[in-house]
Amino acid sequence: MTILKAGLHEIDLATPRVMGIVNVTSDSFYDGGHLDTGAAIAHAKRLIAEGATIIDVGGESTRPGATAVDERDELARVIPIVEALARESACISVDTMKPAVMRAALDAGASMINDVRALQAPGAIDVARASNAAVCLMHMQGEPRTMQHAPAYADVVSEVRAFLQRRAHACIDAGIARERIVVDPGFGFGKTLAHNLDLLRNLGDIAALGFPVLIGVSRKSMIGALTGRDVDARLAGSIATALSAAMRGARLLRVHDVRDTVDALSAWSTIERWPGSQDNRRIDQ
Ligand code: YH5
Repeated sequence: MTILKAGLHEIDLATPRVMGIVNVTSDSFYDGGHLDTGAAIAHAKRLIAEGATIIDVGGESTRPGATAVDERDELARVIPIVEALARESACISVDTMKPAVMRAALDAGASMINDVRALQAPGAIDVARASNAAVCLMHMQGEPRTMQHAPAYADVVSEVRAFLQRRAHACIDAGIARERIVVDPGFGFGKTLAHNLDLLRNLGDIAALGFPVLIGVSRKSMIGALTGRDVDARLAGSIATALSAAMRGARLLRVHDVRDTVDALSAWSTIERWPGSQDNRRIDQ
């Protein structure tokens, strides 16, 4: 039985759970992002009603080629949304690389830090340690502006696995309980399609580290490459890929389309008799 501790929340990961994406950016690649605080809050509430277990609020785009956002701008975008959602006692994750934004979001009621730099910024681990929030440690090769120019690995699976193990142990050594740690191979972050597929096919090797695995593939370029579809027509490809990842051990799925992904996971988890899914005895009769 896997329980993730995230602030006051204890999330049962016996069945895969969905993290809903709320972008508060001007250049989000799919939904355009919500620069209006009220619209972002309304969107987050809809995702909760659709079955998201966690809401991931991000104010800085990390899509390939994106440029950095000023810290004050990021704070002004993210904190009002975290405050509003914390009043609804939602489990809120903050998608940021900046320790100051992490700290402000935790003070405002966030329960998880989702850091595509795996808490490598100076002071980031200290912010996490000083809280009881969960942390998602993601692998990225390079930096967002240039990471897709020439990704290269001798063995992508073992390199990503070794990195995640190293960062998880850095957190544990700093005093962060292992029940608070999530790892993520970072699909699309300094990876070709071949690298992404190698990681997906061998996700079991990452899950074998013993930490819950989160994956984010929703509507990304790899789904475009697999289906030949533009970003607004990638739902089916995203769901197929999410289910494939869940089958290989992923326990958190970061997605734009919460309702459809929850439905797909519900159907499949019941067929597979995953514990915690619907009452299989009743269905069997
Ligand atoms: C993730 O996977 N992704 S934001 C590449 C794209 C498009 C979009 C077109 N934050 C993740 O959505 N956090 C983001 O190619 C994330 N895992 C975690 N933990 C970047 C994004 C994107 C990337």
